[in-house]
Amino acid sequence: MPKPSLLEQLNYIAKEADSQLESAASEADIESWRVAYLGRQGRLTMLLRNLSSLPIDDRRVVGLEANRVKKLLEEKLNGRQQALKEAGYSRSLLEGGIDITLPGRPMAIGRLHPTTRILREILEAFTSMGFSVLEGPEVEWEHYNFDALNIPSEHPARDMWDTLWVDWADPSSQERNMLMRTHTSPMQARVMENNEPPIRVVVPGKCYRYEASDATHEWHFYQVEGLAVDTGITFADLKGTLYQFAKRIFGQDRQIRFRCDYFPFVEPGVDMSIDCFSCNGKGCRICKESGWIEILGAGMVHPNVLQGVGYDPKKYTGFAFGMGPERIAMLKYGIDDIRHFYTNDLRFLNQV
Ligand code: FA5
Repeated sequence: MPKPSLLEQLNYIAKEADSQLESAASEADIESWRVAYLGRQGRLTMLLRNLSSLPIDDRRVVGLEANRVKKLLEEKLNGRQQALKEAGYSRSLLEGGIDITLPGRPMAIGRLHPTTRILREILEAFTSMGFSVLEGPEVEWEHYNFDALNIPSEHPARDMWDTLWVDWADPSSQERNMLMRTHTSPMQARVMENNEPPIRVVVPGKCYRYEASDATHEWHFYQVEGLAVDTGITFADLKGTLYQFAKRIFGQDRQIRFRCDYFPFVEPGVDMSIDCFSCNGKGCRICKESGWIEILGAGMVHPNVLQGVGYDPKKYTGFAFGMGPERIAMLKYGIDDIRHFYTNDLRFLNQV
């Protein structure tokens, strides 16, 4: 039989340690408790050290019991540490502290608007061919939007651009009308007035028209204008430039087609179509079974426009073009309604 005093001592230590641990109220208390019972000089450790002085049979029985008590105390120590930690979190939460156990909030990552994306693609296509990018005013003088573009008042072509006029009083009482630009073409005259050829610019910007919106028309939308003026520029330059552009945006195999169109500020005026990138010209829903998709208006800068900005039309020639980036994005990404662009529906915008 083991000496009762040793086993009794063990039991006594276990009970005492238990109650002391219950009353430990801080991490420091817990640490002193650990040192007092389980540390190298701790009571339980010292007791275990005395085991070797016992007869072999007693040693086994007391040894087993001592290890059981040690394990139990270690478990209680862990439990108490955890409980104290949790109480600390709750307290700091109640006091308005930060709950560092909560998972982090995911950051909402912004995306580029579909218009911004297609604008960047379009502009890159032209800057890679040596064009510079320029911007101009959205609120414009009637002069630049119409007169400087060979569209005097009463010209029937003004009906092509339903205009939002701006009410304002001219302090100099000269009659000058202001409007929301209906296209980016006014920048043609502004650029030429302030620069000498050679000119090669693209102008992205917002335009406004007084018209009802439908699946392919908005009352405000973007355009990208292009203008190149120099000596010896021909229609072949226009074709080559726009061909490169179409291949870059819609694929290397694209074919282009020009047909006569009328814009008072170009002569000849054309519209440009590409063969349908979806059906390769065979005819499908996207190209309305025609095999061709119209993407922009263009032409050789009209001599009257050149003359209006003080250029000699016998010396200089140029080409200009204008396109709608939303319509290009609709074709490229299969978007069926232009109104999706500016109604801010995140289900649409998040797809980009
Ligand atoms: C013009 O605005 C001319 N300034 C283009 C031009 C420039 C011709 C230089 C020749 C030389 P048009 O009205 O067709 O042309 O508009 C050009 C493009 O703008 C259209 O092909 C279309 O893509 C886009 N666009 C026109 N109206 C709208 C609208 N209401 N909503 C969305 N896009 C439009």
